Amino acid sequence: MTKKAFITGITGQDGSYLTELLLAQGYEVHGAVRRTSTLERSRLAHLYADPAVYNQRLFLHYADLDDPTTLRRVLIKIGPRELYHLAGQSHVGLSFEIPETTCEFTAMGTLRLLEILRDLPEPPRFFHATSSEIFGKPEQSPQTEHTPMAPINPYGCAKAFATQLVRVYRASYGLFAVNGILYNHESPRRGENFVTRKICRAAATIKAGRQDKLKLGDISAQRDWGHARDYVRGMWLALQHPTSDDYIFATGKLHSVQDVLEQAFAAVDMDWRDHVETDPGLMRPAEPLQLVGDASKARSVLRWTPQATFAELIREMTLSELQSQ
Ligand code: G4F
Repeated sequence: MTKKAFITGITGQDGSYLTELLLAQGYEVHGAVRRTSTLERSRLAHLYADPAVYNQRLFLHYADLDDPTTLRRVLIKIGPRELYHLAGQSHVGLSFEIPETTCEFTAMGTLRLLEILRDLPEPPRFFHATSSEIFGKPEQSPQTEHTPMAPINPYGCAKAFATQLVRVYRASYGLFAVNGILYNHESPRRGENFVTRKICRAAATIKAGRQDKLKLGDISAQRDWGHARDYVRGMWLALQHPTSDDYIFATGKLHSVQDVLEQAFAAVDMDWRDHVETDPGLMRPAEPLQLVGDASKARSVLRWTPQATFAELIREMTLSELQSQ
């Protein structure tokens, strides 16, 4: 029988890579889209335009986390075996501007989904894409699945709430529910307001002579950056394991925003120092410290290892931007 998967956030970076992976594995893929989603311009456009795929093996449904009745109806009708919950307001900086929307969508949206699953006669295996931001200012570095949560921004608080509820529903109702604690993961499909894409895009545009300056916030900030394609493979592996658990997905290596600048501008033979300006308006009220993950558990239990290096990732992103100039 064909395996069916359902994805919230299917039009995002991770949703598009996960859809490709699942289709390649022979799944029938269903995704929830908001009525406002512009599919023609989305990261799924190449699949949407393929008559052998769209409405044959890939199906999109109008459903939203703030409309649980519709979501319940769609899930009952499809009966997926796996559910990947990737949707949410994912911009940390923006979560300071719109904390209520962030919590409504990311925290309450996840709770609503768990409540729907709890009532289904045969609930699907559930993957929750949570974030290193739950650790905020962590007590230990690198972090493991046992590091206490200490979020320092509205986004991290919303994710911490949702992460703990996934644990509660797993323990209390026996749901097959996984928290994937994902560290930063990027690709040419990354949203333009995240720092890696912003830098790679600017490097290419400056090279093409159509931009001169790039304004950034804190360039000393450090993150554990990997490739999104590697992380969606981890999501899938986590749902194939016989039991559900929490897993860190990370490279275990810290790099600074300045390292991204160096790699991206080197890829186009330029010096970033000639073009970068600091904008105090882009500084965040609080920055996490030493967010770097220990993915030993995913490595030993799921046989997951990230393939792409930081240098390969930034080069791929910059060259992709050059091509679209
Ligand atoms: O690219 P960022 O916006 O990613 P951030 O805040 O780490 O969040 C991402 O990763 C999390 C962990 O996986 C996810 F949970 C979350 O959903 C999202 O995917 O910023 C990275 C760093 C920050 O320290 C930020 O202050 O870059 C710094 N930065 C410096 N200048 C900037 C800028 N960030 C952005 N977006 N824009 C700037 O101009």
